Amino acid sequence: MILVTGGAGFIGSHLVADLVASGQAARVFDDLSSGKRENLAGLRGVELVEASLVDAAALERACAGVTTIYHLAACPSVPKSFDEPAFCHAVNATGTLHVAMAAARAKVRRVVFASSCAIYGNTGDVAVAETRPPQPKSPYAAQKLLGEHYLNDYGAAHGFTTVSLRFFNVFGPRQDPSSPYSGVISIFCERLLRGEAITIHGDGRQTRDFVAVADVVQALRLAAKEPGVVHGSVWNVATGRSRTLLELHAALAALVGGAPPPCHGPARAGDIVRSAADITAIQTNLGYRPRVGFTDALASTLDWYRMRAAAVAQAVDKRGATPRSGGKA
Ligand code: UD2
Repeated sequence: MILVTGGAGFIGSHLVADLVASGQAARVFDDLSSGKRENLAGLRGVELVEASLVDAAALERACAGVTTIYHLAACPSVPKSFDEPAFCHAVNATGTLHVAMAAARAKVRRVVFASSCAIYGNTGDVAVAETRPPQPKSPYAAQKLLGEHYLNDYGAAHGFTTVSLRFFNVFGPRQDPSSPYSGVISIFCERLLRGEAITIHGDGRQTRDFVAVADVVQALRLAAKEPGVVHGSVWNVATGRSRTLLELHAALAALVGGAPPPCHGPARAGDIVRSAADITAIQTNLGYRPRVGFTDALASTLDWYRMRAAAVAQAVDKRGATPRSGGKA
């Protein structure tokens, strides 16, 4: 059995769909705080355990008969980790310790952990390799780093292999745009389609390596199945090409047939200025290759937000009610 924590969320549900498509059964552990039941709609052989990572006993029960854990559940926001540091610590750090404890008890073989490039801190324009010493600049980054250590230490002591994948900026269908903590591409897509103004925090010259969710799923699956993986391996998951927010805005504006220039607000606390990934290690060790082109992935993501807006409008029409702004899917 495979356990996916956060399996009803944005990245998790794409992973679960991929597992199901390859004939595997999956158990999803998700408290549905940001994940959604409908993200798993139509997926056969998926069992949902509705519980939080802070509930160590529930996690231990969910690990019965499990051989592989994909640990994706998290409170995945840099600004939220400043606003609610104790809550985020409970989920991201203590929750990951609970995963390590449960994996040890259940004699799980491998844990693949969704870690973050936030661990590197500000890196300048240099593409960072995994050998770079961590310089966490936010509670979120510190919590993810602690999570890597907990899993590595427990794995070494109890015989399971841990692989930590440091995700850069993941985007794609089903990313929820409705919170101020949402990913920038989800927010920009939704605003552009509504004809609303876009706000860039800072001058827009900050860079990110935007990686399509399908490529993240590719990396997760490879990390779980590659037999020769060394315990404690850490790999970047990205495309190897960074873009500024101004470039992102221009690419999206072109896809929607033009948009007014963005507004600029103050830079966000703890915001990374430059983020660039060296992906040589994951390419060499796992055979990972980013397959999805940036513009194609942006276009299909936009299509998904278009369909979502149409579905919401249709539901509102049926009820004869006034559309809400910023409503959830
Ligand atoms: C991403 C991940 C986070 C962590 C981090 C690692 C998301 C949602 N978060 O945080 O989990 O892995 O990378 O460094 O993927 N921005 C705007 N306008 C908006 C929204 C955002 O200008 O309306 C800017 C924001 O200030 C930042 C950039 O866009 O400079 C990306 O923001 P984000 O929240 O998508 O992701 P980031 O890099 O803070």
